[in-house]
Amino acid sequence: MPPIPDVSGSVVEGDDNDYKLKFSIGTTQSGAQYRGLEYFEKIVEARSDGHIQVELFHSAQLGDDLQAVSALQSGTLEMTAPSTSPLVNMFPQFAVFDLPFLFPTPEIADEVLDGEIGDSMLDVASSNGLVAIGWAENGYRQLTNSQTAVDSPDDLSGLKVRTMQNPIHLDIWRTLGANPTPMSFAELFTALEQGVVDGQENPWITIQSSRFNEVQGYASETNHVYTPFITLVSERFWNKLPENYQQLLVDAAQQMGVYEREVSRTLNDQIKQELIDDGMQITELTPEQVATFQQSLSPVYDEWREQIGGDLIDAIRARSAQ
Ligand code: TF8
Repeated sequence: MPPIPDVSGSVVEGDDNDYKLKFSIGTTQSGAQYRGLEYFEKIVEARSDGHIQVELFHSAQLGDDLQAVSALQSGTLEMTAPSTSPLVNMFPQFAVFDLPFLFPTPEIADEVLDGEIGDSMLDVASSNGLVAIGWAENGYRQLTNSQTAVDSPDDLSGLKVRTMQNPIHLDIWRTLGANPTPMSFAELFTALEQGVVDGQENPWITIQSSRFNEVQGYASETNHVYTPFITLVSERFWNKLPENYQQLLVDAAQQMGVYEREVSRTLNDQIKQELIDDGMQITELTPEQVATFQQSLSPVYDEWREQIGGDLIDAIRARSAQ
C-alpha cells in the first residue's frame, strides 16, 4: 500500500479559536477510503498547528451515507464522504455516475472529476446545508453472489441483488433480468448472510474490507459502474471557520483525493488476487461478454439520457474516444 505522504505546505493562521471536526465514512478501517482520511487528518492537524482536531469514524459508526449527510445538514457531524449514488434525489446531476460503462478507464474518470464537470458538480452540491470540497473514489463495481458463476445476463435471472438506493441502479439490474432490492450499505452484510439477498455489487476493496467474500462464493469482474466519493462539509461548521481554515480543508481534501485514488488503484488487482486465494470463485469476462452486458443495458441509456443530459453524456463519451 502506498505510504501516507508527508504533509506539504506551511502552517496556516486561523483565529483564536480551536475547532473539532468529526469525519465519518461508511467503509471500514481497512479500506482505501479510511487511509485517505488518515492523510487528511494529518494534513489538517499539522497545518492548523493543532487548532483543528480531526476525529475519524468508519463503518457507518455515525450513520450510513444518507444519515451522515443529514447529520451534516443539522450540524451534528462536520464531514463525510459518501458515494454519489444515494444522493441523486438531492442532486440529480450525480446520476451521470450511475450510467453503466460510461467511464472506460480511471484516467477518464479523473479528467471528469477534476475538470469542469466535476467542479460544476461541487458547486451544485454546495447547497442544502452542505459544502462540497473534493472527490475521491469508491471505484469500479463488481458483482458478487452466493448462488452461481455469472458471465452473462442470462445467469442473473431471478437473482436477488442488493443495489444502492438509486433509481438507475435499480433499472440496471431489472433490465439485466435480476431481482433488485435497494438497501443501505450498513444493512448489507446481514442481508447477505441471512440470504435476504443473493448478491451485491461493490469494488474489490470494499468487498474485501467488508468481508462480503465470507458470505459470497462467486464474483464477476464486470466493472459496470465507476462510483466516486464526494467530500462534504457541514455548512454550519464551514461558516464558523475563518477563511484560511476553509481553504486548508479544500487543499487537504484535494490531496486526500489524489492519494486515496492512488491507494485504491494500487490495491485493486492485489485485492482481487487475495479474494481468489481466500477461495472466492472470480469470473473474468471476455471483451465479448462485457459487450453483451453493455448491449443489454442500452435501454437504460434510452430511459435516462434526456433527464441526465445528452450533452453531458456525449462530452464524457468524446473523451473516451480520444
Ligand atoms: C454502497 C456503496 C458503499 C458506500 C460506503 C460504504 O454499496 O458502494 O461502498 O457508499 O459509504 O452502498
